[in-house]
Amino acid sequence: MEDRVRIFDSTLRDGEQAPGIALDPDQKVAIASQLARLGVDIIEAGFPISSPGDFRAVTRIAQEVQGPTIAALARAQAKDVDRAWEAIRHAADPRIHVFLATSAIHMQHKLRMDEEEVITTVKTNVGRARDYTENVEYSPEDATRSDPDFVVAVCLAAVEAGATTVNIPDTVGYATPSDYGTLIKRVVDEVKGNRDDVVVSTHCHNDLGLAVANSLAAVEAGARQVEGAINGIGERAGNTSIEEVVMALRVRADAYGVGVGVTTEEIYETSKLVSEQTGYPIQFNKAIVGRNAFAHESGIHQHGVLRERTTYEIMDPMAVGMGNSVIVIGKHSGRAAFKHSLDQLGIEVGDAVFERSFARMKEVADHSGEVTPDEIRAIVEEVISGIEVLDGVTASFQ
Ligand SMILES: [Mn+2]
Repeated sequence: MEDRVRIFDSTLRDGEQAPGIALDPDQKVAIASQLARLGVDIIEAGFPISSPGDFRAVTRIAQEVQGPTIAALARAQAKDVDRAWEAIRHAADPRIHVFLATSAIHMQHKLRMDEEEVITTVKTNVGRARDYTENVEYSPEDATRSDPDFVVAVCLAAVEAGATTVNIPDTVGYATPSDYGTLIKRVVDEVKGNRDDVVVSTHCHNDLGLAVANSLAAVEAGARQVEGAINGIGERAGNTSIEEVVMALRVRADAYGVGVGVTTEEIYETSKLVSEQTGYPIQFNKAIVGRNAFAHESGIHQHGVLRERTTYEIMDPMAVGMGNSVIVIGKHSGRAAFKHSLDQLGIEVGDAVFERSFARMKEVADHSGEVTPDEIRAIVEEVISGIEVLDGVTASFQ
């Protein structure tokens, strides 16, 4: 069997917990359908006990969206587990995801439980979930600030009670790649052991900008499920960005040596849909899906990319569904790129007009940054007619 990493998408659960996002059931079904086209392995559709709307959304996704496993989140409480099951029971492959914190801070201040109570509660509720379905995941919340011995003990108890995925959350984004990798390796060695049916999973947050790096360190340490969200949305600074992990595993397959079953050509469409529906813009320089991820403005880079794309690109933008590389005309651009944009606009000019237009473009770019195709057209027309039309900038061509 191929050694592959499962992609667990939590855009509709942890992602939706980002401040200010509230998706209605229709929006959640639309995003889940696109996630199915993207080919993620598991969709965490929501947290059914949290609201009637979320219950309805998870129920509809379980009924209407085919392909991925459909997971629902539950605290380690009977009423949560029952409600989760009620929502997902019509899915072809339903999963209940039970979580209970294991850090001293959470046990003392939030749960008011000691270690023994945590273990008993996990066993009881993982067992309850397992009575409904064979596909049960357990997460020791705040694992990275927990005693590693205790994390291992609770995960062993969860597996004994029937969990087949143990997920190690860096709930507060505290871990570094090396300490997270060390913790994952311990769980792989001591909890998974030789069991083929148990998968160790990673769930990281980006408080220190390390979510993707931590997730990849976990894969190197033997994790075979990565949790995250499209565009990296989620609580506070967000979750692991699914598109970044997927493309890192693909582009650097030589380094990671594991497969991933995602149709990468659907990445851009998915990213746009999530941004539109949540109202969260994508930063210009966001890896993989930002509008500048495959854009080149400086003359040296443009010249290289126009001759041979791989001089300055490690990925083909087509591979993530983004279309062609973008040549942005600006103050750093050179003649090769300017000629290229004239060609694309269908403008043919002689050497003298070209040189004057190029010089004029540089002047305009000094003021406005990016020079758009419409402005380029106007510049050439102005040069040809000898009349200044742009921007009140004084220059004349005789
Ligand atoms: Mn989380």
